[in-house]
Amino acid sequence: MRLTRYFLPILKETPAEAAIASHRLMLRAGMIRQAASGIYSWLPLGFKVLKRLEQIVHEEQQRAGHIPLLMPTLQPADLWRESGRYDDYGQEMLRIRDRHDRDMLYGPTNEELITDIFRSSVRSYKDLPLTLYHIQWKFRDEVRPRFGVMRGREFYMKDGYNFDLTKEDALHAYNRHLVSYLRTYERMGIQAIPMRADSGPIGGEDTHEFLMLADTGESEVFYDSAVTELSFGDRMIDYDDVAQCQGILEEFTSRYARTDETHDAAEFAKVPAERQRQARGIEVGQIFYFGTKYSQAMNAVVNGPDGAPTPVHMGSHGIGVSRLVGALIEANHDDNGIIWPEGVAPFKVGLVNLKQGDSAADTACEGLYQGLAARGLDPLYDDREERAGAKFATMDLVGCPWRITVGPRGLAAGTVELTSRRTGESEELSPEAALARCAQIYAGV
Ligand code: 5CA
Repeated sequence: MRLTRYFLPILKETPAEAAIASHRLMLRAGMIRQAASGIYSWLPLGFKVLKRLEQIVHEEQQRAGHIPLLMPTLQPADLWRESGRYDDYGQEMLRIRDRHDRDMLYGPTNEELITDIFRSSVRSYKDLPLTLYHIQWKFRDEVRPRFGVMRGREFYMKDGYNFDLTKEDALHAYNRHLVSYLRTYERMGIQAIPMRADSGPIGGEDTHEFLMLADTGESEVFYDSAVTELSFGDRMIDYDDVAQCQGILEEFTSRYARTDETHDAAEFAKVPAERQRQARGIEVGQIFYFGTKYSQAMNAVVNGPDGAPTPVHMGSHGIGVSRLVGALIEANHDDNGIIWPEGVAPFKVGLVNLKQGDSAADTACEGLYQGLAARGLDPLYDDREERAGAKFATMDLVGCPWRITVGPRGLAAGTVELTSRRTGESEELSPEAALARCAQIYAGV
């Protein structure tokens, strides 16, 4: 993308309403614009990151064998009356009446709608196991929307639902989600720790929240510091292998790690004192097993192997996709702006032309621009007639992990400069070598 043809409405001033770095930077870098309290337009740069995260979530869900579909944002109230949650959900639910006086609602989550889809077409245990998911906008009329997209009223969520014949099968689905989430977050470049939590209005006994540690997080957490040393890495997973998925769940959840809702001081005291940590975290996902809560209330039954109608065992599993954009910035920024991890960068390489209009600089930039694009390295080319300082400031704010700087002086010596946004370190190399180096950096991403 050439900056002169892009829409990047950068703010010069620091917005006063933004209390945390990610909110400030998303506004300053022209990623979002507030439409109403807790409701945002995603401007091109923000939208690009959101779509990148969505793509990673899709890839990892489908790797785990989960099947994408798309349910609407508006739902009929009657389904929620069946489950009993229409009244229970309270003021967080946005209730709407259509022209025929039918009660509707803007979905805060989709257990009822997916159960209705399931019961209308699945009859036999032979069609199980089944896990369906979608990535769709949700609405929760939060009392205190804040921190930008972190606690919005309208937000983008991946929600998946498993249907299984037995509790044992449903717990395997739970484990599969835990494993796929660990992979998903690591690919995005963040560590999210599964912690025992409370199930709230979704229900059920078994639930883990995934917490990214951050001082600005809204959740208070208690954990054994040994959990921060675990990493998923590049292990190969067979998602049908029950023992393997169970083993990973045990590896990642056997140490003490809980949110304040389930914190148990006596248990925590058993953790060696030097490893006890109390901190704050951002909840970026949650998984639930709630058994037959919805299938019984809504009559979602299959014929079991013995022919008897059996309510299915279910769970639901969510990732806060829009919240993750903010969480990623919380974990990856400095005073000058955002520092995207390579795996999620909206533009992989920034290209700065120090002397727009200089024919050698323009030609070299054009060659690099084409070369980067041809290698799939989505470049952001600052081709404006601007001072070098302003161009660097823009690149730093927008957060491309790598920057190639091109100027007449370097070109005379046959070089351009390749700079890491994270370390600030630069190396001088030929334009061809710079291209090769960028391709190598992104080869494994
Ligand atoms: N039905 C279940 C699982 S699909 C469910 O709704 N779970 S949830 O309530 O925990 O939401 C899933 C994730 O959405 C949360 O972990 C969080 O990352 C994100 N989320 C929840 N509320 C908000 C909000 N107001 N703003 C932004 N993200 C949110």
